[in-house]
Amino acid sequence: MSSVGPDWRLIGYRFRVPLFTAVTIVLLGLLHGCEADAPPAVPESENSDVKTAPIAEIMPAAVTTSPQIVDIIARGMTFDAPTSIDGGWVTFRFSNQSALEHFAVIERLPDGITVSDQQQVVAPVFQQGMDLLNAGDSAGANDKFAELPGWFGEIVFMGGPGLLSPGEISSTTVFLEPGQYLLECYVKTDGVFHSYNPDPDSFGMIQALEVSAINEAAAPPVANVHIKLSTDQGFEITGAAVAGTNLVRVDFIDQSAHEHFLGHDLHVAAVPADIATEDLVAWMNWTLPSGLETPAPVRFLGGSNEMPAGSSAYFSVDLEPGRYAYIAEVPDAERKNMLEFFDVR
Ligand SMILES: [Cu+2]
Repeated sequence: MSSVGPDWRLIGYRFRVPLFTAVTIVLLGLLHGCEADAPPAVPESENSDVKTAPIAEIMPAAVTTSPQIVDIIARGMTFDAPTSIDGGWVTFRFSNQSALEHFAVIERLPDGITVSDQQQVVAPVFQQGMDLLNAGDSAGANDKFAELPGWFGEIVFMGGPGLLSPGEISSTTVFLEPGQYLLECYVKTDGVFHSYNPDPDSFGMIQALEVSAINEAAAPPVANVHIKLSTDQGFEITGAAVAGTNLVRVDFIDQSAHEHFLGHDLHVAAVPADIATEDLVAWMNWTLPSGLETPAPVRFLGGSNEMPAGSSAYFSVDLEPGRYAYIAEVPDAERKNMLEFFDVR
């Protein structure tokens, strides 16, 4: 794997520092946005008991309902999903009916920015930067990423269905404030991000999503596995996954920019015994030519994309007996304690 893609030790500090400058801008925007966008605080009692507490015990509201369900279907290299939904707790049911791995990260757009701006301004910068990385030109890639517009740093990642292999279905529930959002998949095939389309008049795997008034009655689901995710501690996992349907709650204790521009998130993969850990870890780094490149070396079953500090996501995952892993889409996930293998019996 390391012989194929650029290695950060080879790319060196020269690339990382300016990139990190851009990342810092991204992060500042992300953190700033998080103050306004963080969902309501979840009662502490739920933090301490996520296994079996009925919703009625943890939600004081007289009447609660399940979150609205919004279907997202991956077909080929497009999302088939509604373009307008209600806000509040929303369950995105993601069905991958294509032949490639995908995810659906939800991004809140800054005021005045549209999905077309993302498609026509941001996506080409990332693709051209990736082309330069693939060619071994890290300095050129650095210059290219510096062309990202200032408003890119104001985009707030708000979770969304994690990596999903062909034929799989997984649901992810998040709290969304009213606003203009988009769905994006930046998995790569033949070195091209799914969100990039060389035809400037056509969209890649990006779709606008307008979120309107909040459904006040909707409550989040109840989890049987609880994972706290932070920069310093990595994954802190409470509760065991079981055979059948699991509901995993992910608390984003903090958020920070890793070496690949982005924050931490969490995905579930079925991991055969013969898969080398370093291959799995390397695949989760999009800056490597082989990173996020289809086909994946493992079978992905869902998860949650990154969210601001203080946010929580809930995702469902159906598991048969076998060997699995929780892993973040960040460089060096194992070293950061963002890789945890587990068995389901
Ligand atoms: Cu995709």
